[in-house]
Amino acid sequence: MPRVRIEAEPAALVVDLAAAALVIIDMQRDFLEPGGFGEALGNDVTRLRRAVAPCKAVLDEARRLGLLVIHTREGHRPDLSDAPRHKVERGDPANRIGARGPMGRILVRGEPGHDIVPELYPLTSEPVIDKPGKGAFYQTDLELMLRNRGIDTLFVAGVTTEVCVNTTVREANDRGFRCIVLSDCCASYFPEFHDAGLAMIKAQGGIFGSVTASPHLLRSLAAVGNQKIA
Ligand code: C5J
Repeated sequence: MPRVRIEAEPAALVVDLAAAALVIIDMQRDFLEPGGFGEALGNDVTRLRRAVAPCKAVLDEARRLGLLVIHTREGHRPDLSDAPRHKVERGDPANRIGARGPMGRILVRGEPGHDIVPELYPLTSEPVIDKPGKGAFYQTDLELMLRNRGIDTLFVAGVTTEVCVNTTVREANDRGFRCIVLSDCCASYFPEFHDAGLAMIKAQGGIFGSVTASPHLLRSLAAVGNQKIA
C-alpha cells in the first residue's frame, strides 16, 4: 500500500493512502456562486471561489489514484423538521433557512443552491453526506462509512474554514481521526477567520490536526506514480 510523506505544520507526516480519505466540505452553489445565499447575506463570494481551483486539482489527483472521496452538503429537509428553531429564526426573514432565495429555498435539500458547484461535482461513486449541522459527523453516517473502510486520516477541504471545516475537524479529532487540512482548498468570507481557523487547528503541536497547502500534498501524491490505492 502506498505510504507518502507530506510536508505539514506543525510537523511532516507519513500517511498510508489506503487508510486516507479526501473530505470536501459544503462546496455548495449557495455559498460560492454569485446570486446565492452567501452573497445575499452581503458576503464577497470571490473569497470562497479562490478555493475551487486548488480543490479541483486535489480532487482530480485523488480520483486518479483511487483515494476515497466524500462530499458534504449543509442543508435541511423541505419541511425543516431537522432544523433547530433558533437556526431557522436567525437573521433577516428574507434570508432565512427555508426562505425562497435566488437559487431556490435556502439550505433546503433538492434545491439548486444546495447542490455542489459544477467544478467539484461528485461522481456517482463518491458518497455525499447531507448534514443538518455544521459538523459532518453530527447526525450523519460519515463515521460509520469511514470505519467500514478502515480510514484513519482525513484530508479536509471546503468552506467555510472557521465554521463547517473547523467543526468537522474537531469532531473528527475527538473520534480518533487524524485531520490534515488543506489551507488553500479552504476559504472564508472573512480572511482573518480563515487564518485564525487554521492557526487554531495546528497550534499546540497540532491540537486538532495538521495544516498543509495543496502543492505539498500534490507533490507527495505524484510520487506514488500510477499505483492505485484501492
Ligand atoms: C459552512 C456556514 N458550510 N458558514 N456553513 O461553513 O454557515
